[in-house]
Amino acid sequence: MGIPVPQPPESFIIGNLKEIDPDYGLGSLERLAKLYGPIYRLNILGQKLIVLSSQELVNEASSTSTWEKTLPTALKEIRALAGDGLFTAYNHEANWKLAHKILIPAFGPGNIRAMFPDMYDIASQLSLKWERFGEDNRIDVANDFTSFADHLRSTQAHVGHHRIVFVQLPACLHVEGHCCQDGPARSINIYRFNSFYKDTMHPFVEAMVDVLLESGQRTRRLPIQQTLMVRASRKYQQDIDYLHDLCDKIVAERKAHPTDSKDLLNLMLNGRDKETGEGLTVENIRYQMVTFLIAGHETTSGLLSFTFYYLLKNPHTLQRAQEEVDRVTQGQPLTLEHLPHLKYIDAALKEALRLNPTAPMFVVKPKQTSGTYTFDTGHEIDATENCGILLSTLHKDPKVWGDDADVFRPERMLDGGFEKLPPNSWKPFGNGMRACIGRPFAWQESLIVVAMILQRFNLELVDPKYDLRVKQTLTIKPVGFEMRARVRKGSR
Ligand code: MNH
Repeated sequence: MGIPVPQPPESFIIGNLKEIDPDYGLGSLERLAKLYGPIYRLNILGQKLIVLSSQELVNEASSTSTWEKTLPTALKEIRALAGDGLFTAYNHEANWKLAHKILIPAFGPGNIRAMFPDMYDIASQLSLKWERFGEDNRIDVANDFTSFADHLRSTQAHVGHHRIVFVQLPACLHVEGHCCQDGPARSINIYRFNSFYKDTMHPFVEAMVDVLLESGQRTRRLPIQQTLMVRASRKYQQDIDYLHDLCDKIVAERKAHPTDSKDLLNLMLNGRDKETGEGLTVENIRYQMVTFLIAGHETTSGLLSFTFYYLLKNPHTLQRAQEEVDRVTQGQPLTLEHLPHLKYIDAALKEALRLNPTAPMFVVKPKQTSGTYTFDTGHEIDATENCGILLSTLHKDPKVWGDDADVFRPERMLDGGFEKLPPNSWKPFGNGMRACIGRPFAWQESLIVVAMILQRFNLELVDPKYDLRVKQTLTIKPVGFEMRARVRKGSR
């Protein structure tokens, strides 16, 4: 008999539901980790979840020979929208491996580097907006970065090899047209989800956000309650149908008018498994399309928002980052060659993701299908139980990160940084083969934006006393964080 896993006292039927703040579940999980330690069990409406948060336990659960990714209830719900797309596929589903094989080359270093001009262009637009609005403008940081990230993924259309964004809609679906110089064939391909100068989201993004919110709500309802939510269910289904329909139209349009462009949509339509010759089905392509939307919508923007929050709250780090950009660029426009030299900014991004991992949890289980599993610590669970990796607490494990684990200190990420620490101490991009496929994309876009903004602006908090408040959906981001941006003297 192993050591039993601690658990808060349960209530009839709902289990530990009352322990979880409906608006900020992550905060509740962190609080419970303080109370019950690095391994505890929750029962939410009959669904069990083991929560792991020490390096020792997470390291064991990161062994992909004996453990694998699985789907918590929230992700199971999202399968209604994203099906067996990369993010919501079970490890054993054949479509995961097939899509992974076909899509991974698109995220290779060469292709990501080829996206530099596009990323640069979109970042310039954000910077130009701040410049135009002037130094008195209160920038809602999280909002601006979210629309930036959506923009970026919707305008990959015209550079690079396998360009990330397939969202190349025919003109009839345009919300906001955009013309470019190099001919009509391309001008209809560019689709902007979201204007920098409008507060409203494109209906596509809005429908996606609503489906994600409702998926979250559903995990807190008993089946009987769920059947009573007639209106919410109808809207949920309508939103899903709308999103699927739009994706299917994009695919049909491309099939009717093939291009030789090396974008992600063509890769999905034409890519084949080299060994079997198999390609993706139209249904699976649709799931991948929504998956890329979901995955990139808030994660990177959250990272950027938290990074600026910490830089502003710790002025010596802001100064050091700004000095670095100045030294590396020497007052010239940022280029691809500058990026590897932005070591302090790279470290600041890593440190922001340590303190606030924007995808705050992922879930794994032992590969064995029955019996019990005993951790090296002696704790025993059912082999079928889901184990959530609670990243924010893992990233502060005092045994690994020391006494100042709560402090934003980019220096600890320099010169090898977390790679010198015990394995699996820092996991904001997930684990093994199921780790984030978009990481190189997210990283390059983040380096560009941070560098460009620091190069062009001096920043300050609107309210110097503002302390971080976090809002959680599928991801986390700061709320109420506002800053002002003043153009620096002598910057272009
Ligand atoms: Mn991303 C998987 C975090 C940006 C596309 N991503 C994951 C996982 C984490 C994660 C954690 C693993 C989830 C799990 O195990 O259940 N992702 C991030 C973070 C950022 C991010 C912190 C930004 C910062 N991700 C992006 C971007 C894209 C993307 C941008 C798309 C361009 N992510 C994915 C996809 C998967 C994923 C697709 C699923 C990969 C797979 O399982 O094959």
